[in-house]
Amino acid sequence: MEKPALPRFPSDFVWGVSTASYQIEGAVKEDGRGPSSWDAFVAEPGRVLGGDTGDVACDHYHRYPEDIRLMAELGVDAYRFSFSWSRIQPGGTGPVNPAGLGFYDKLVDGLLDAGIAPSPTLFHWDTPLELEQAGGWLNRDTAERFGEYAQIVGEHFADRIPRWITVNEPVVLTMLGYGAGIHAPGLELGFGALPAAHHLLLAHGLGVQALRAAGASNIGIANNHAVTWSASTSEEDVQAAGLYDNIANWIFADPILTGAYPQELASLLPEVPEADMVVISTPIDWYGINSYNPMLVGAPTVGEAALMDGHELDASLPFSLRELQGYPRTDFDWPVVPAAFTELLVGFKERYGKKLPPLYITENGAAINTGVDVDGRVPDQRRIDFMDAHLHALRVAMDAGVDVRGYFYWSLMDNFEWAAGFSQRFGLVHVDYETQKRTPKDSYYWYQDLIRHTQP
Ligand code: GCO
Repeated sequence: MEKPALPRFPSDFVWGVSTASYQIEGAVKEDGRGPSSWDAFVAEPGRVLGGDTGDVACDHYHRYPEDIRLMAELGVDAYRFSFSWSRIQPGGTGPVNPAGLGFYDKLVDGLLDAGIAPSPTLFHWDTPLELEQAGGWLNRDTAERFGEYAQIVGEHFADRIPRWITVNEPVVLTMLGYGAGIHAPGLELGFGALPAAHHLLLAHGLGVQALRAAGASNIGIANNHAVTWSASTSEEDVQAAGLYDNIANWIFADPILTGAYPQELASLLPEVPEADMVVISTPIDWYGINSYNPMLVGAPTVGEAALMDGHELDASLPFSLRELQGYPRTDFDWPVVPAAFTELLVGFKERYGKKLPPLYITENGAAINTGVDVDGRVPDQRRIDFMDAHLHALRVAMDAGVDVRGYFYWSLMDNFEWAAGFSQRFGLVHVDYETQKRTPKDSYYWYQDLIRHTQP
């Protein structure tokens, strides 16, 4: 069968890959790194599938030169990693750990030498444990500490880092970390988690201001978004889906892009000072969207627990997540619906109009758990199909006028997938966790070909 034409993109389109500190670095007790909320969480029996931890992960802390070489051969323009806050400030506040900054100096300089733009996230869920124990993101002080941390990192790297991300996916940390107890810190507060959402957004705004004051530029956020479809046209389902859409999408985007929370949620959200909304909506240069699949939502189903990634959600929630049937699925059992990617992006343009800055896709990817075959290859054709279809869907959105400047595939390499441990493989590069051997998958060579095909 004729190989479908590769999607085409502008010659200055930014091609990248994404990772995160706790998911790949390992070396959790090395060179003065302080413990994070995830170090404590993985130590609690039953929290992570198979008892996996990020203690070693992909050993990126020691193997980053090889990983930079893999990225250089892949041909990416940019690499989205995250700083481990507790490597830089072991207690989350106070003096800097020179060895922690030193690791990131070597990583950043190695990337620059390889012609790859370092595009770090300041915070990707690994909250310094001391701050978590003082209330974490339920405590407004944590947002203030984050602003101080952003100033330290900004002042140290502003002259070398051309693109910045403040916070990764406040929605997931709020819902899974504080609401449903599936992620660190493992609290099950339901809607009582919403103050964490506000403090994470406040941290984002304080981070933007601190980075700019330190001379950094080209600043954005990486928010997770999914198109929300109602399970039926019944009033109950449509109402439940609307509530979920506001909670999962718009309370994390409206404050940043419009300076106000969605009116529909006024009764659910904590009273907040108007000055906070000014900080949260500090202008950004671009908006990052992490997106994987749409969500099907309906009214609570009596007796049937709502599941998220296989975990039961509180049955008293005023909505239930339903299984979206009739689509191919990843090995993580997520539906593959490229058209929903187009719908999401066009929806952003329609919702925000001129208030929407340029977009980057800061994460998109699939867990396809194909291993290394007898020939030493990883024939992950389903990941290639996923990427091809989603890049065509992205092209459709761009042709409809959505201003997208780049795409970062999640992830460069297989890594620690939070509560699922190492069971799910999102990488373009296979990692054998026994030997730490890296094996580029067929999808790595497909992406390499796409990048070459598009680059000038
Ligand atoms: C997220 C996180 C990543 C995940 C990836 C696959 O979006 O949840 O940013 O850390 O590993 O998305 O779930």
